[in-house]
Amino acid sequence: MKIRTADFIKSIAALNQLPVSKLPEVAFLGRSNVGKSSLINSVCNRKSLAKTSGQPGKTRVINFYRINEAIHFVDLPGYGYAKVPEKIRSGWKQLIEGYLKNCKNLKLGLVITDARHEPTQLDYAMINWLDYYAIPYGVILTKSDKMPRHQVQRRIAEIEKEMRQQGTYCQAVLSYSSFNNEGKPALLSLIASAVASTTDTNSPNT
Ligand SMILES: Nc1nc2c(ncn2[C@@H]2O[C@H](COP(=O)(O)OP(=O)(O)O)[C@@H](O)[C@H]2O)c(=O)[nH]1
Ligand SMILES: [Mg+2]
Repeated sequence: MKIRTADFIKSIAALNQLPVSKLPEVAFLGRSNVGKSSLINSVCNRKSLAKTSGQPGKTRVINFYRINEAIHFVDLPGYGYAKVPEKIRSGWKQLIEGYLKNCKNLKLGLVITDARHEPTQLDYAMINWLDYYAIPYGVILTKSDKMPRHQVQRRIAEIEKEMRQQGTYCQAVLSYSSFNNEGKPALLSLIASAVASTTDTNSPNT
């Protein structure tokens, strides 16, 4: 799969603003500051399609991007930023969970974690959610350039083992670097196969 076009569609702050569309969706999930926006930009070959920010935890909207006129990338708010008051955090939770409960077109979730650290409880909560709602997903370990390759491989192996034991809908555990694009072909083929059944049709119905 090659990404030819990537267009920002809209930001929504409430679930009643979800775009009306039949395009297959790929959702990007992860803690704040984990490198989610950078990953979206890197995957799309764009510098600032998704806003990277020095102020972690600011985004509390869901952003939609249309890829190749055929797929929606859904950028969900980063979860679990400690400095955010509980009230706002629960608002994000509602938005994320509300989306996951209602998204009829979601083909793949991407749980993005930092390769240097073990996934957090919130990452596992997200993984459990995806399994509960029978949504296929991948676990993506970002910032792989910050760690020696063998350590990244070891982390992948650890998580793969856990996923074999309990991650029923986990399709792959992959590493990624938005700085040098390591892992990009593997991620693109994961996305392509997840949406394959619906993008084979000639004219996507937006
Ligand atoms: N070394 C390295 N740094 C990264 C990578 N991805 C993101 N970063 C840095 O991590 C910080 C947070 O990135 P951002 O994409 O805004 O994270 P988000 O909050 O999850 O959307 C920024 O300072 C990025 O430059 C990566 O693959 N490698
Ligand atoms: Mg971001």
